[in-house]
Amino acid sequence: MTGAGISAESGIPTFRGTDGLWRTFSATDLATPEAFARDPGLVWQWYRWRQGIIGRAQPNAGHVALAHLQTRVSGFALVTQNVDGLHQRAGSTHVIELHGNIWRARCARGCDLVRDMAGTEPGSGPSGDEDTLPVCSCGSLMRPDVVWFGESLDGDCLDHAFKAAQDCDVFLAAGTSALVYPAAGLPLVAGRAGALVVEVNVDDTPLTPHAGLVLRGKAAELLPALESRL
Ligand code: BJW
Ligand code: ZN
Repeated sequence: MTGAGISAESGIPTFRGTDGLWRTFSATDLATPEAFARDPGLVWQWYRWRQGIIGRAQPNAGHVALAHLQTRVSGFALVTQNVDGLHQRAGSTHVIELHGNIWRARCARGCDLVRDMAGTEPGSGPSGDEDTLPVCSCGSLMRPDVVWFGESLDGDCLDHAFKAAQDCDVFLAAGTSALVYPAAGLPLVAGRAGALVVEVNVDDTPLTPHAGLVLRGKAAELLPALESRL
């Protein structure tokens, strides 16, 4: 399972930590359904700004190592809390995206329309520069297809993730602060079921005392090193 730290070396800001997004921006003003209802323009402005950063970023050696692991380890499952799509761009398939994807918009009222926004990041052309907010065919605004605080995660994604955690021999937690639930519960479930829990992180987290192996350092360095030893 990966978190924002795996994309840090691609130049994408994490949420917590010294340079994290939550140091400059308020989660309650930007990443809750209440924030969107109050000021959808502000929320979209923030997501468009992040799309710009992510659109210019490249997957790093950590993403690539996990894409290679998928081909070498049978039963490999990749669960990510990230919305940036960099795992897929590095070659990973069937990625379980717990918190959605920043390149999709969906109807805020809840009808089924989902729109692909890939290639529309600010500066990418006419559609990317539009100031108007995306509107669904039902007339409602569309919102980023991500999971905000207080919202439920997609049931199928969560089922797959918990099943993979329950059944695995080794659970690798890379670049996550292990603070946000239910994702933070996955390595704990794996550990209780007998898996070796390996933490890859530059810092201690609440998961550290529960990890059987702690690899201290950058994901873009440690994951390729791990893969090369398989
Ligand atoms: C490196 C590195 C390098 C850096 N190499 N490592 C009390 C009040 C309100 C809610 C709750 C509450 N208690 C519990 C809750 C539930 C809440 C929650 O967990 N809150 C806690 C914060 C307290 N969870 C939810 O609300 C979830 N839904 C839910 O539970 O539904 C049921 C429910 C319904 C109604 C009421 C309550 C519950 C939904 C959570 C959604 C999270 N959404 C976000 C935004 C996604 C969209 C977007 O991107 O904009 O998801 S928040 C943000 O945090 C994002 C991330 O996916 C998520 C996790 O962060 P992550 O990935 O771990 O990043 P960081 O920045 O925290 O950590 C980076 C790590 O990398 C650090 O450890 C660094 O050291 C490390 N690092 N460089 C290796 N180079
Ligand atoms: Zn609609």
